[in-house]
Amino acid sequence: MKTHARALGAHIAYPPRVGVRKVSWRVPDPSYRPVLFTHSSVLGASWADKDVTVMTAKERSRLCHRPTRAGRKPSSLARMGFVDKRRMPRNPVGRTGMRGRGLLGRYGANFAADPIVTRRNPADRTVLQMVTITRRDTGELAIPGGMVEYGETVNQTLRKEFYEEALRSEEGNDKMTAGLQAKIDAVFDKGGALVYAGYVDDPRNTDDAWMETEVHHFHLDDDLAAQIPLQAGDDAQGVAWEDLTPAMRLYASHKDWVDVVRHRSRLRSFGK
Ligand code: RP5
Repeated sequence: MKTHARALGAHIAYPPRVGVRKVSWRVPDPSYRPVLFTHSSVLGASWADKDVTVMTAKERSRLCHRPTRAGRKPSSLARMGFVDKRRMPRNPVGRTGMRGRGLLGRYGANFAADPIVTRRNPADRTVLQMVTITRRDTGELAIPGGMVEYGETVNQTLRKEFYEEALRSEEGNDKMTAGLQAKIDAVFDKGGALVYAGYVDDPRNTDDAWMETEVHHFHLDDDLAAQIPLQAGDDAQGVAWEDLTPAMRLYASHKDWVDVVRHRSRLRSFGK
């Protein structure tokens, strides 16, 4: 599985990265001169870290110990090395051709949660479908995930992002009844099956900042799935049920996790 391909590629809001000859930090590359880029929407934003180009030992220590993912240690922090002179966090997978934070607010790991919500295709029950959004920034199909806000649990983010991105708002849309909302909430309250936790091969990643996520799978029974009033939220330009197929193309490394669900569905009979 490729874990570091999109993070070496282009992003519509980014300048070009420098070519990376040696991805692994273990292989020295004295000629490596990554582009420095932090997007203007991040600089000075209240939700983002203060911009620095060199970290003091105190700042580095604070970064290592600050609360993340509702108290859980980020998976890569243990492996997170630091560039000697700058003491900056370092992408755990390797070089990306860019320093700074790009569009990401935090130095080091930026945490997301991704809900894969599935049903059986009503026209062909042998096929599993999932709720996808079309991202407004890149136009790609994606899982309706989002960032874990400070103090939020992963479960809260999974529910919130599904509501905001696939049902229009955190309260749902005008077709949402209280009864239906209670049923959807019960699915999220029960918790999903963990699919993946760790690094995301996101096109926004840099050497200094990268995405990590927890992906959970929720399967809806036919009755509930038929009632879900999908409506795209602000970050999405579309929302739909999509068949899970080997040929699907999705944002970042979302396809890898959807493949896990597709394989599991062959072994277990979700909702059959
Ligand atoms: C991806 O970015 C995660 O897997 C998640 O789907 C998403 C979160 O970022 P935003 O959608 O909030 O931009 O890396």
